[in-house]
Amino acid sequence: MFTIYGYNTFNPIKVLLTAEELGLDYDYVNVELGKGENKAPDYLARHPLGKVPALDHDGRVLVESGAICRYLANISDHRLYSADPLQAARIDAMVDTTVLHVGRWLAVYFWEEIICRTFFKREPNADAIEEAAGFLKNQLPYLDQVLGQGTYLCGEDVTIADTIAYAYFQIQEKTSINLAPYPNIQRWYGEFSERPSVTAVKQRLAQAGGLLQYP
Ligand SMILES: N[C@@H](CCC(=O)N[C@@H](CS)C(=O)NCC(=O)O)C(=O)O
Repeated sequence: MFTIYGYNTFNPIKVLLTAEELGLDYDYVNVELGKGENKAPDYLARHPLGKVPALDHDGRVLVESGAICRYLANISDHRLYSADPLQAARIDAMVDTTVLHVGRWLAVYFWEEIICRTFFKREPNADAIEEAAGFLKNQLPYLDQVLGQGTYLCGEDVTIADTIAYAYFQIQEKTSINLAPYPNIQRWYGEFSERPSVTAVKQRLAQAGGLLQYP
């Protein structure tokens, strides 16, 4: 039995997309960050830092979205990942590029243009957006080049690099991120958006409700 604790934000969405792509049967529990449910004692017992996502698999609890995605893939015959250490390292490298570089800056748009507007009722910090745009201008051409050479981020098969990256790129739907200069990223994003996993995650999040209706 799998239970995913999450919210309508990119880190939990990485796990939800991975679970859907793997065809796993799971329960989803919305942890209402806007009401501080993530800092309640029962939730802190699950995740000491009070963050989402967390996974409960038959009473065994895991935190950190990347670790959870790898775990789910590894216990599913390594689908979306690889049993081969070299290929797994290549997928890890793409995940790290996505999370530590590109995703780190896409997340600035999410924070400034969605979270601050929704919860703090303030306009985005223009300096923060400009800094993020500057880094992305250097980093996105690389992903565009990768996606010009293969259907997905690690070749011709969907991997956790795609589910994780897609969770970040969804941010562009509701922010001023401009993907117009990157036709291959746009092609990948458009095709991935048609996958049943994306529809299923949106339905789960809508059913669960929550203060933040995104995307
Ligand atoms: N490195 C963590 C980051 C988790 C994280 O920061 N989650 C955010 C939502 S996307 C959160 O729980 N924020 C609430 C808080 O930090 O209080 C992961 O990948 O799981």
